[in-house]
Amino acid sequence: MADSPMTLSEHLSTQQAALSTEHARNVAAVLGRIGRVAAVIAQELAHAALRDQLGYVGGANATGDQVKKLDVWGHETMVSALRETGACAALVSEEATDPVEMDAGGTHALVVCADPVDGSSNLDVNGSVGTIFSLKPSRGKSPAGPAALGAGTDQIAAGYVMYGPATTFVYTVGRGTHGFTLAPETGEFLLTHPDIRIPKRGKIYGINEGNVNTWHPGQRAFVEYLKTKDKASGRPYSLRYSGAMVADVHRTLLDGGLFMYPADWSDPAKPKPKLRLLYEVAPMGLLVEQAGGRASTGFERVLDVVATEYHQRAAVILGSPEDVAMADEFYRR
Ligand code: FDP
Repeated sequence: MADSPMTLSEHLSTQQAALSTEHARNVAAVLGRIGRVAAVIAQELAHAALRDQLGYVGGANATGDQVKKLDVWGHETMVSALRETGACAALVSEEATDPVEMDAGGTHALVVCADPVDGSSNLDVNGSVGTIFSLKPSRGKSPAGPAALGAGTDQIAAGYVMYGPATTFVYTVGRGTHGFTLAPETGEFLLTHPDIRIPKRGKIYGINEGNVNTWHPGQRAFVEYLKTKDKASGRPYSLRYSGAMVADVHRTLLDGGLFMYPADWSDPAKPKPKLRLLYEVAPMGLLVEQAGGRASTGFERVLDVVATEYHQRAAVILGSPEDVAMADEFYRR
């Protein structure tokens, strides 16, 4: 009989060797706790329509998005879970203007950046949504929130949870990208996608093409190229777009190709990206690179972009290394 698959907590202990010993215990504590929160979020999502938890609260969050009831609930659930770990010094969340400072002290406490319920426009139509998270060292700073700023290369772990037909937990501590599936009967995440390797090239691109008239000319030319028939180079690519970053990145990691959310260049003096750097773009950048892919803004590597504000936005083109390299080339022309 085949061995039973490794659980998330067993896997976390095998990965601890990748981390400096001081951080290893805290990282495992925080990631394990996020896994448990994810199982609770999955349950809540399954019952949301029955419990009158769909729809808007009335009001906008720190980045101006309309807030849904599940966004608020997800934020509060994440705050109390992370507080309980004693390993998290602050949480930067999409749903709070300022970092939520926690009591955990010590040089090796962590700062977590998270979007507890990402892709919330999909909630009311029973589409996939996700949770995205990123861990950085607090370096014993107090307040700890500012330690979340800086480059994506400072992340010591990152991951996401996708709530789809199954609940999937994907994470990295800088030693490959690994995927788990929730066994609902036990509440355990089991290793189903060890060491994900993104194909070098894909056949699919995901982008909100309704925004085509706002794109940088290089972006427009690149998508035009992807749609142009050429048997030898496998074009045209197919378009798939779910509208939830986690679902679109998950497909891209497994099947290859591209997920792109370019900036709005209507005013070339002031390009306006949409997705948030600290809890969307940078963690996905690390996961994709750890799976052998690339993540770029069109002008530079995502992980090199320095965050100076908690809710800073960044453009992103991520996926198969050869596809992303080609996109960068179109931006340079
Ligand atoms: P949402 O606004 O529904 O929360 O970050 C937000 C996000 O979803 C991403 O998950 C998704 O990739 C993107 O925005 C979708 O934006 P568009 O509706 O503009 O395509």
